[in-house]
Amino acid sequence: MTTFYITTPIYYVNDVPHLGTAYTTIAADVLARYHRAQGHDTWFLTGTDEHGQKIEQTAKEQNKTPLDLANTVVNRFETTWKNLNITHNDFIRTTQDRHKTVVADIWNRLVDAGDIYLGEYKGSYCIRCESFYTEGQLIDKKLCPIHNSEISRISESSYFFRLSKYQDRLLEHFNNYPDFVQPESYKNEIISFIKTGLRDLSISRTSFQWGITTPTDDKHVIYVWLDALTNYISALGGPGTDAYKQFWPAQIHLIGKDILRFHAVYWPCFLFATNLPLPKTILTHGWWNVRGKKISKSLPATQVDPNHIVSELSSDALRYFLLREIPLGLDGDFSYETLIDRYNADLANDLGNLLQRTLSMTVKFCDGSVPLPSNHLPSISLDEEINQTTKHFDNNAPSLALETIWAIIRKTNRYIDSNKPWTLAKDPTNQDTVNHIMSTALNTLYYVAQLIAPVLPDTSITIQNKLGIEHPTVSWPQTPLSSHAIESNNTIECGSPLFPRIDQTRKEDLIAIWSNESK
Ligand code: ME8
Repeated sequence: MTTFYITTPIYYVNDVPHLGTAYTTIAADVLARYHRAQGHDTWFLTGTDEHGQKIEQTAKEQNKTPLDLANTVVNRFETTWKNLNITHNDFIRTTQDRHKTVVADIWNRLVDAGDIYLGEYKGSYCIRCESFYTEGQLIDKKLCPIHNSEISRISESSYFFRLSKYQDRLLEHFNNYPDFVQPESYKNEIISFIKTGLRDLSISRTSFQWGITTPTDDKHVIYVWLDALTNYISALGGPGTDAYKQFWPAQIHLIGKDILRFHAVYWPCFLFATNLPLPKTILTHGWWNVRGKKISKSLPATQVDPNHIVSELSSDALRYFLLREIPLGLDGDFSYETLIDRYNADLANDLGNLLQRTLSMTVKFCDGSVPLPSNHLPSISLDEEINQTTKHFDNNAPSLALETIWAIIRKTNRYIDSNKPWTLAKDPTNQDTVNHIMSTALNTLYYVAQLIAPVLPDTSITIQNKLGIEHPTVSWPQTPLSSHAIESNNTIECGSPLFPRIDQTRKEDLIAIWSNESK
């Protein structure tokens, strides 16, 4: 059976979940749900990164122990992921023993490979990125290139990893596996970076305590990125376990562009050194900005709380917006206004109307039950769009998949408009034709419910219930499609609209509520 292992970054516990972390996690959930619908043996991992200087400092500022801080924030993550309908199979915390054991094992393997030596690190360090920078990488020789903030100068005893030794092998890997980093633009960027020359990497620190002590020298804690990256295999139990054999290498590490270097340079080289296979694809997405600024803890106005949006709209509405608005890979600017406009246009109008009018006409013209189609009348052909949707999901392009699904929805709305069942129904001799039109629209809605399920899981169930399906299931449509996807005679249920339209007054109210909440 095809296996599909997908991971998100493990998030630092110095910050609560926000729109950016929600985006990555939703996108991973969408791909996991798609692969489950395809019948693939799927494993979806997320979690939290709890060690390092940044967490130690944040805990101190809040008068907490690092573990108390982590416990509180982990609760926030778990609640948020529940609210967003995230279906991860496991949640790894780097403070768990199951993780620490595997990190120690990886350290020992690096020692055995002869790839670690003791030295002295003297240079720049950004605590917010937990990253070392060379002078040339800094802005104005003093600012972090990611955060634009002052970096620290450190000088301490440190173990180094022979990263430079793997430069050629890594470039060869990029050559042999063109999909290793997606999309292409990020691949080119990282290849250029590697070609500027890889320097050996400091992989232990001695100036603070909060981390995993190296198994070979108790004065050193393991560099937080070596610790964190190992989560992708420690969560499976480490090399050699059944779960590891089943799921490693991962198909996709989904990450934001800010952490590409760690995933596409350090992680593969650690794996080379330990003789373990590399993940198949590092899928990199862009940033959500708010009024042009990256979402960040130090800019409270950019901290959009996804939970607030879910409580006023729905988790499906937010999931849809985030995945439809920008292609995975590009940056986007978030505003409540565009969120509501897209909700009204795509969800309330296109999808909501198609469902509502189809159901109410079935009640009116077909006694409220799914009628039989006729073999002699033209239906809508969906095969091409369904194959396209599948291709887009297979290519990790959910925004294009949604565009294609919405083409089906609009096509079905046009089919109803041009066939005018309300006019035909005035003459009883047209009943077969009316039945056929309504059956075609209902059947299409069934397939739409299947296709949207990865992104809009609750809506998929609601639509299926309205189509009289008592126990909704999700399974990816295979072409050629059947024209009898739903049983004839199912009693349909009209009920209230799926996505009630948001008028101007409510729109202004919502924007005011959300803007106040994020202050
Ligand atoms: O980097 N837009 O954790 P982190 C889109 N612990 N995505 C965003 C975003 C934004 N504005 N802000 C954050 C770490 N993200 C490490 C990872 S993995 C072994 C260790 C998402 O809490 C995006 O996926 O800073 C980014 O890569 C991640 O959150 C960074 O989360």
